[in-house]
Amino acid sequence: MSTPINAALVAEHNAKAQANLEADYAALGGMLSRRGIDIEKMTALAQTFAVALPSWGVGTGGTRFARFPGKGEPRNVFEKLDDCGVIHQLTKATPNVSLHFPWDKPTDARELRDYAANLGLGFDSVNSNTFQDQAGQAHTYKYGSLTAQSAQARAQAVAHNIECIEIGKTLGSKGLTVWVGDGSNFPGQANLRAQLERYLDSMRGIYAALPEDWLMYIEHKLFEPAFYATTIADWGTSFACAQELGAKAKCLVDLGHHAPNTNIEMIVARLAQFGKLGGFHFNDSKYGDDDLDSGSINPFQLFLIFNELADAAQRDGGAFKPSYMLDQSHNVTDPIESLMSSAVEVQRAFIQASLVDRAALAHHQEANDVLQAAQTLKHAFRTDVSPILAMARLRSGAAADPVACYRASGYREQAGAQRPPKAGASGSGIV
Ligand SMILES: [Mn+2]
Repeated sequence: MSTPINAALVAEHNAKAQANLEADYAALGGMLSRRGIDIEKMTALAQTFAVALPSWGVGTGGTRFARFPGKGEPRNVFEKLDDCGVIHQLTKATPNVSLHFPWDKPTDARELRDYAANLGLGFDSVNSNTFQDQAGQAHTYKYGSLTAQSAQARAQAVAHNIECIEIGKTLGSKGLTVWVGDGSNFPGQANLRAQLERYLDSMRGIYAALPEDWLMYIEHKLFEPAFYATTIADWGTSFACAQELGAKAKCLVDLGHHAPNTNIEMIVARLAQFGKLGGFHFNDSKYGDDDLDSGSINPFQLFLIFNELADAAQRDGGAFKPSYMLDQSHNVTDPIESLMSSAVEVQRAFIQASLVDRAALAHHQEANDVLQAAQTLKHAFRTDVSPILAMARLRSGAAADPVACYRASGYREQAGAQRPPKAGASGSGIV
């Protein structure tokens, strides 16, 4: 296995950090012990945490107005994997990559799988793309894909999704994520009910091609590019479609795909209760689908989501295994740094939620002691678990401080020299 960052450099970085980390870890361990929590169990739990990386996240994103390319951006799927390899090496929290076709379509899927394995990476669910036309495509998606009026356009979109499954099988993926931008931009443009019927009909065709051990993730999004009515706009529609399609169809919650101030943790609780919570696309937002770094705007919401996940895990045991993935757009930061920080922020929320005293919370709820119930959550949220996360990384062979270690490595400067910009290179998108 190859390591993109020199292993000796990581070891040297960790050796310098070790004494301070051990002091902080001992102090936190003492504090947690007084609350009846064994810090060693939390560290072991942190070491099990994994969130997948989006292949499109390692390139610089953009907005509807402009894109400002970054230095040494990956120009193809192999270079994207190299960057993902850095993120995983320094965090040991991101062992899988989610590919997007046709952006990342390999000429030889086996070669790609082996290349990833050499970097210590595997593959998460694969993503189809029917929200834009590809060169040489026979039928346009201008007026929709899986819901298009044109039967040929619908058949083409179904065939593309089935092709994604075929590539994913060779890569070792176990899921297909389907997001469509279909909908309408004007009242009257489409019959709302007929459009959803066409969607379901197309999805049944894709569902039939799913291998037995695969899941299909239905991703909803409130708006954009359809600004009047989006076919799969909310979790209710997503849930209804997942029910209609069958046991292998689940709902995927992208944190940015809701109206402002939506209670996302309640959506999580509802989907978990009815066995349809498939997974997440983590990011953060202030106004809409902003695709900002996870935990950068509203870390308390992220904590509350993980609090619901911890509750569901306690109730449902091992059967409850939603998939975690980052889905962000990095416009003004180094994508590798943003993805490393974001993986750690999601891991932080996971550990903070694990600190919640569930017996005390249940007791306060039963007693209608509202203030103490709220304080029980806040107590866990306010705990700085950074030493646990850093110790988990140290023990897993990652970096005590991933961003500092990455900057010291000079990886971005080398990438800048080795990857001159290439016209028509494999793109980065926002999904
Ligand atoms: Mn998404």
